Amino acid sequence: MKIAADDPSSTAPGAAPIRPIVIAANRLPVMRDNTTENGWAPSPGGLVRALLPMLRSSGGTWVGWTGTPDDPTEPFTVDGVDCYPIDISAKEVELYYEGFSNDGLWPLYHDALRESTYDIAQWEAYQRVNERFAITLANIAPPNAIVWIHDYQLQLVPAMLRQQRPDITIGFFLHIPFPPYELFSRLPWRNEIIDGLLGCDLIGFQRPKGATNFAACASQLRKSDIGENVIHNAGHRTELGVFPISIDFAEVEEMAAGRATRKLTSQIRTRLGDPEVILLGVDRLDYTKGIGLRLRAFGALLESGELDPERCVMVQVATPTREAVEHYQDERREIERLVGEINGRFSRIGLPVIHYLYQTLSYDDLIALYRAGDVMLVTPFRDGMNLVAKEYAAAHIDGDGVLVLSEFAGAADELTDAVLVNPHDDRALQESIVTAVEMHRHERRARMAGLREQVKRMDVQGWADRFYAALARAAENQ
Ligand code: GDG
Repeated sequence: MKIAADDPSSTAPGAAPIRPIVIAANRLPVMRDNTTENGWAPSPGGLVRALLPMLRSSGGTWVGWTGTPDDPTEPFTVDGVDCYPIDISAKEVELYYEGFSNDGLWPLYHDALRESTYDIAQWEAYQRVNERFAITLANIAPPNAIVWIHDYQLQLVPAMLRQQRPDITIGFFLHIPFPPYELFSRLPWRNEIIDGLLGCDLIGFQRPKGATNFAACASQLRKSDIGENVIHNAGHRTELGVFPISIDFAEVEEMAAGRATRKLTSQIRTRLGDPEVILLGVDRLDYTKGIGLRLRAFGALLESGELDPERCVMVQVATPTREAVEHYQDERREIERLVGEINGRFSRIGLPVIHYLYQTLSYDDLIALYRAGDVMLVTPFRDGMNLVAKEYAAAHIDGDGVLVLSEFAGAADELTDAVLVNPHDDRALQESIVTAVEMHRHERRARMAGLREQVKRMDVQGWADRFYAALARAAENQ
């Protein structure tokens, strides 16, 4: 099967959908805000912003969890979007969310970087919560609606929904990689997951490999008939497509250009002791992101003298995430040990060589930090896309700055003007950091221009429009 990323010119940007659209995702696109009338405000983030216009123009609806366990909130409206909360109990958060989704599927789908837990109670909770989503969707979706389901927490929903509502067009987008057969086949409930997804009219992946891996699994495990970009199974047709997700380029650019950001950026530089080079890492504290590896590479370069601790400073933001899961607790301990070790060895009084923040920053602070970063280190072992890499390019309105990017991030397919590196190769990673630090201004500017051009051309609005258009076409082909 041959799968290429969809042609960006295939849809007019912002094309208004004509059929009612319903989104389903683990989380609702809102956060509690006691300054608004109904206590809710839209969450920040490109995905929400990309989907909101589409939802508003179709009288759209979003189904998801509020983020608080045992929270029987009634449906409400935010910014013209009807939100239908799915109530998830504290026990289900532990089993469905922290357990099956984040301690079973997450490591398995990321190259089995950590041991997965396969637990029947967790699987049952995953089924139960998926069923709850499917029932809600079946009850609220208008006739002939388009339902767009997001991510690995909800892979059973498509088939469950199709069974109840065959009139509906169902699309699914997987934000993380889909693993090769050799790994996926470890999952005790592998057939159920494939069958769940084959309930779709269209499944979207970040990279071509995700789509080919899925097709190989469907063929091996379910003996499905595989055609070009299409799978026939039990009389139903499922198209596969590649839709690399992106960011709201214009918004990040505008924020980066603001006076407050400029002021904050220069304050950051001053507070860091006006170093010549600021190296920056921004990640959820997740073992897939390669934070420890990057710290070790930085430490080794200080040790060998290839980087000078009086000229270079590293800032690492590690956003708290999934703190109840043991692999995340272990990862945090290891990162904090490394930060202590390297700082102990190379810092001077009042001038740590690594500034480590285990915090969630405001988006404004984050954009100012991107602008301050001379070298951005994005070194995951495996990542569906990685939006940080794209945000960094969009924020660098000065046209300067170097991105060091892992080949194992989906973003590497598009961001070919980055310094691409295999993060498993210690020496190559160290060399790529030195290359970035020492890069000549002309080359830095040429590469940054290429990165910015690419992210601008393929922004999140285009992503949403292309997925929607492909889904509508898949329904016609059914
Ligand atoms: C999954 C896939 C795929 C981070 N720290 C702070 C903060 N962030 C924001 C960034 C960025 C987002 O979080 C992280 O997105 P990534 O794409 O880098 O990674 P995941 O969270 O793992 O996302 C990934 C993505 O889904 C989309 O499909 O790209 O591969 O794993 O937007 O800005 N935001 C704020 N404070 C922080 O401290 N405000």
